[in-house]
Amino acid sequence: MSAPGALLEPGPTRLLGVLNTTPDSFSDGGRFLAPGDALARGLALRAAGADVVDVGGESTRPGAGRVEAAEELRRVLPVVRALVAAGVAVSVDTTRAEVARAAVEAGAVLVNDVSGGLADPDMAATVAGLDCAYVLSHWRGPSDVMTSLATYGDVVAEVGAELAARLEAVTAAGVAAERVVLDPGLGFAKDGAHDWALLAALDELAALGRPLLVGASRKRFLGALLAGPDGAVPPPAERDAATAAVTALAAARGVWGVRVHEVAASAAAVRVATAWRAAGRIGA
Ligand code: PMM
Repeated sequence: MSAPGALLEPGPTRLLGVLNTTPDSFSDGGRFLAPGDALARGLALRAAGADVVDVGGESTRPGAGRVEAAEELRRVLPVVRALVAAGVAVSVDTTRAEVARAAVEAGAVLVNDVSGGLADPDMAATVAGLDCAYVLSHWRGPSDVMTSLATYGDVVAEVGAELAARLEAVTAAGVAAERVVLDPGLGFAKDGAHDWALLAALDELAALGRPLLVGASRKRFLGALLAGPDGAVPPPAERDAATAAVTALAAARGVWGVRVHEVAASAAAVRVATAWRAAGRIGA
């Protein structure tokens, strides 16, 4: 079986460790810009239990602008190559077909597209021709405008319907449905209430028939949840315990994967959920 196929086999919840080679990501921006630092971080993520290291070269934080494709490639490709050479399973966090192709040709096994194929009209056809898994996230528009797109009547029904429509579109373009993982896109055109509603409805989203990935790590809705009595919101790096709690609950729900910045605590959370599920009746 190909590496992407094995990645999607049934098993415990997969851990995608976040490696942003960006100057401006909301949580780890600027820390892993130099390829040597990025490689060291990727190896540390694997040592902490990451099944896959997710390399991104363009920030998607609310309000962020685009970077040029050439700059994204410059940030991402050396890191992908170095991690692949070190035997690490790599995914590429990109909305650009050109970057996806170059990364998979360099050995990445998964394309993680937060735009679900909407940001680049060539993405679906490109992925169709590559040997990789594809994470298709719910998305309504680019980071500089997405906050204004967070309007829903029934967020679970609408996100589910929009994901189903995108799944149909990418399969029509030639991507085998068996290679696709769906992601509700927490924080992307969603406010905190939307994020919580989607987490509480993971069983409904699973009914779309594909494995699910949850990206809750250090996000705004966790910051808001953890705000002190004075309203002070803890910085992203102080949201890891809450992130691990989301991992435990999502893994207990049987999600395929979680995407996290701090892997060790989520790895422990996956083990707890796996043992609990194995003992029976969790979530009944
Ligand atoms: N969130 C971010 C980036 N990439 N990918 C997927 N599949 N799902 C997500 O929720 C997601 C993502 C934003 O977080 P970051 O800036 O900390 O990487």
